[in-house]
Amino acid sequence: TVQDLIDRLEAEAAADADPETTPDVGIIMGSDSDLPVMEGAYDALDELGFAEQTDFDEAPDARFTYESYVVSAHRTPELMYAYGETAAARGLDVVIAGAGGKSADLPNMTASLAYPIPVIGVPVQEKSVNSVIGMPTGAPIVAVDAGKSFNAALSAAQVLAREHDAIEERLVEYHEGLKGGVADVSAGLHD
Ligand code: RP5
Repeated sequence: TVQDLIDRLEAEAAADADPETTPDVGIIMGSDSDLPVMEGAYDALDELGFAEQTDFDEAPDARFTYESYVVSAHRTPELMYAYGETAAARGLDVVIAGAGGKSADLPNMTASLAYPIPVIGVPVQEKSVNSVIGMPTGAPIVAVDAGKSFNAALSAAQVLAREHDAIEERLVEYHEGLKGGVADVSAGLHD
């Protein structure tokens, strides 16, 4: 139940676990209907060598891990509060929050609740952009263009890369591959 998850988040926050064993990136979305768009964040982090961590106690397969939950601002506001308010104590370094519809309130409310942990907002649709980026002075959010969950995850990795050379190396390697790919396409453009 939602309360079970809230209780677990609060217990993990109180556990003062070794940061090496806790997720580094949180991926949350307002509904499971957002998953087809938000999967780009998993793809990007997987490409950078992250592994998904589903069990907080379990030692993660990879050095860097992400977790993922559906958190609905309007259907489970108490879970949104618990997730944002426990983010720092649970060892998260950055949260990627996606939502769609005209009232995509999860990203910006999570940005407020998780502060000073940075939140990268993903508008799941074009019509969600304004409700994701619209924040008052003093309550920041970083946001990507509609649907760009892959880029949100790259930005999350860039945050971590400042403290972890291994992630910086993977980001550079990814970028070299990207440039190589563009060069290949350009070379073959008129084949
Ligand atoms: C938002 O409302 C969700 O993020 C989703 O994009 C949209 C529709 O949600 P469902 O009705 O598909 O659950 O809160």
